[in-house]
Amino acid sequence: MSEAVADKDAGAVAERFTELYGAEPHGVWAAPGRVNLIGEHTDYNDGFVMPFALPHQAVAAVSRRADGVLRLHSADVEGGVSELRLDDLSPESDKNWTAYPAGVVWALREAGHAVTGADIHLASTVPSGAGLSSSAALEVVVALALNDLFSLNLRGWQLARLCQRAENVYVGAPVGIMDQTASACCEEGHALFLDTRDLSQRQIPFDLAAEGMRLLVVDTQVKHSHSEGEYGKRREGCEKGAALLGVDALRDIPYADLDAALARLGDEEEVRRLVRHIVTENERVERVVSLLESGETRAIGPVLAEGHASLRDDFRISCPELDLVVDTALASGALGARMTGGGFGGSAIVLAEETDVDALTKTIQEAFTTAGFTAPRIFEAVPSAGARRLR
Ligand code: GAF
Repeated sequence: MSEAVADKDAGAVAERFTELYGAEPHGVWAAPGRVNLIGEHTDYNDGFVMPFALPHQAVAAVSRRADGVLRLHSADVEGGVSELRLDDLSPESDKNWTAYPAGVVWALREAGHAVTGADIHLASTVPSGAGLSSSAALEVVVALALNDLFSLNLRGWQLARLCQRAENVYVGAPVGIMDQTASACCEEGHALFLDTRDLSQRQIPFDLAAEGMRLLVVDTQVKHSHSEGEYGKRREGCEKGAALLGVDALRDIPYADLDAALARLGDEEEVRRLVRHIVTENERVERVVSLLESGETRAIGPVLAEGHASLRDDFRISCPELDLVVDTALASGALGARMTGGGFGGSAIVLAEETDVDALTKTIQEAFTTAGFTAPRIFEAVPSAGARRLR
């Protein structure tokens, strides 16, 4: 996102804060949504992921309080200011959007950080339920603001861990660590190669425009929710696979040993498919990293398409709308395409030559009309900055 746009967001959000709370905020922060280029459902298996930040972001105007009160307001949800007492915050007690920011405050305090209250106004441009990490953006922007205002001196990856804890325990969604780390740690013009076991990171230059390519996000408008059962079932299946194979996490099965590992799973067909996806997906991430680092960007296209087939056939988390995007794009000259994020709806990504973007966009839109699906929302994704203070 250009500085000019970020400043405009910051100004409008600060003004609304002042209207709501009667004084100017102590600061304004932003945290982006993300697209995952490759490495899906590997994060809760201690594996590799490769997200980049979107220009779409959650912006928070925030002031410190000292009286144990948390006041929350969102420009994106109808309703007034919610007022909560910090001492009353308790896991899974809140089924509303307020659980995300309140969960972060709870996680910080539970970890021993002296957060004594806050007034918060949030506004986000990250589409919700689209597999683009709108929840992580909300969590991370609040965590970063409180980190600054209460001088907690926590690093990006530490904030990400606390945000994941907020989502796992306070909200009750069994997500991995990718989205929060992406929002906290991504850098403009780069994809983040992240080892989710130890959170070691490498920023990989990813400037498609300079090479005459574009990456489109196709939001199918099919909404998904991680707290619903299927995500958790996949996670449990992977954990069962690791237990049957005698490893801490599926990350510990080397690609070269995959066939032997699958043979050892006997008649556990369901688990075998999950294991095959995770082990091959980790290898795909490593392949994409080495292709990008050796300047063979176009060659990542087929790897993305392989990843989609694995998510569709082995992990079984695609849906007709996502498959339609991928099939149509690949049949119409895209370099690669795959679903991105948790699945069961949400978004797909399409890697294309710049010169093919208009035709591909039209063809995908027409395919949706012909299939009788809701029109998708299609936009270009440019690798953007991670969480930061705007003012
Ligand atoms: C969701 C989760 F929040 C992530 O942790 C990750 O598991 C992803 O689905 C799938 O890769 O976004």
